[in-house]
Amino acid sequence: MTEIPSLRRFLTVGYNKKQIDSDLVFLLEDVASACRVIANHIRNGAFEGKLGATDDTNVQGETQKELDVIANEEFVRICAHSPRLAALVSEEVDEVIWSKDEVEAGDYMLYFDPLDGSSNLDVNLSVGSIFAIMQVPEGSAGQASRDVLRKGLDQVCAGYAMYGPSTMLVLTTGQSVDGFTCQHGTGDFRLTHPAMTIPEETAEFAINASRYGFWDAPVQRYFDECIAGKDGPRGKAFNMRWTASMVADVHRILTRGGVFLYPADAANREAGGKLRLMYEANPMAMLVENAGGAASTGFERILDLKPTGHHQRVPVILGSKAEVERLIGYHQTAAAPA
Ligand code: P6P
Repeated sequence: MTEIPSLRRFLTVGYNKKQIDSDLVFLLEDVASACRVIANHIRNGAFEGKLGATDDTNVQGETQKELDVIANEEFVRICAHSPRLAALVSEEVDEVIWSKDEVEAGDYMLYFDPLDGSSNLDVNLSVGSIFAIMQVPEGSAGQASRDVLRKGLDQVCAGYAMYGPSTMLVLTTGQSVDGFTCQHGTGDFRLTHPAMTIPEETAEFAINASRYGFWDAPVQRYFDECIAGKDGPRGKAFNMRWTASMVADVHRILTRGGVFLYPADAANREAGGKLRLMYEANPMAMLVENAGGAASTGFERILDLKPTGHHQRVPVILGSKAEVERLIGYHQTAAAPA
């Protein structure tokens, strides 16, 4: 049986037809190491008494779980000194962590949600880590510009780890989207899901339906038509999934299609939405688009958004292209002048 490539071979032998800068390979291997260590903390959380909540809240105003803090600490400990890594932007840390005294244009910036969906920890459901990598832009006179607020289109890499029945790493460096499973025993991430793609059509949607009363008309219309089933305007039955873990919902969509919605609504509009742009929406949008899907706020392509803050929140609609385009159409129709 031909050996299943490891992450290192995949990144260095050019399986994805594009040679990758060696410092980016080092950084991705450090990210993979952090995810492997976090997976172990989760598996042993019950024995280490780490499944509970702390008394602290993060910059998002959310109560921090002990494993949120541990996962963040592991990302910083393992990645901060990766060659040419200049900045770390974490969901769990208010300020940007600059890890080099002399920042140079082209250095890497790592954006991450160290433990996404941590409300699932105490009920033993899937959680994940999400990451994106960009480069320090060239500022005036060729000096490095300490600007972390770059558009999602500028990402050089995006991915997530999913801590589920198996631990997986799914990433893209701009072309294919490829999934690696952590091999029990060796701890190697091996290429088990090459070239993941999202079917254009789907009959499965993911949304927190308990928020129906807060939704805007386009989202209520879409939801009502889906649950009307084959006798309704869509003429087919739909299935619904909601895991309260963006990583798990997006992984299902990358595996079999679907559409994920966390839209702006009457309760979250003032905050800009629920999900964060730099380390949730942007990386997932790059993955979804590179797998043949689409990612929008309902009005704008997520990857085109110019960030205004590194903890900025945005509405998210992503997945199978035909459904995302239908939802964009509903938003535009509702917004059109009467
Ligand atoms: P709700 C987890 O907290 C998260 O950021 C995403 O992973 C997930 O999709 C969403 O929020 C869940 O939100 O309102 O269902 O708890």
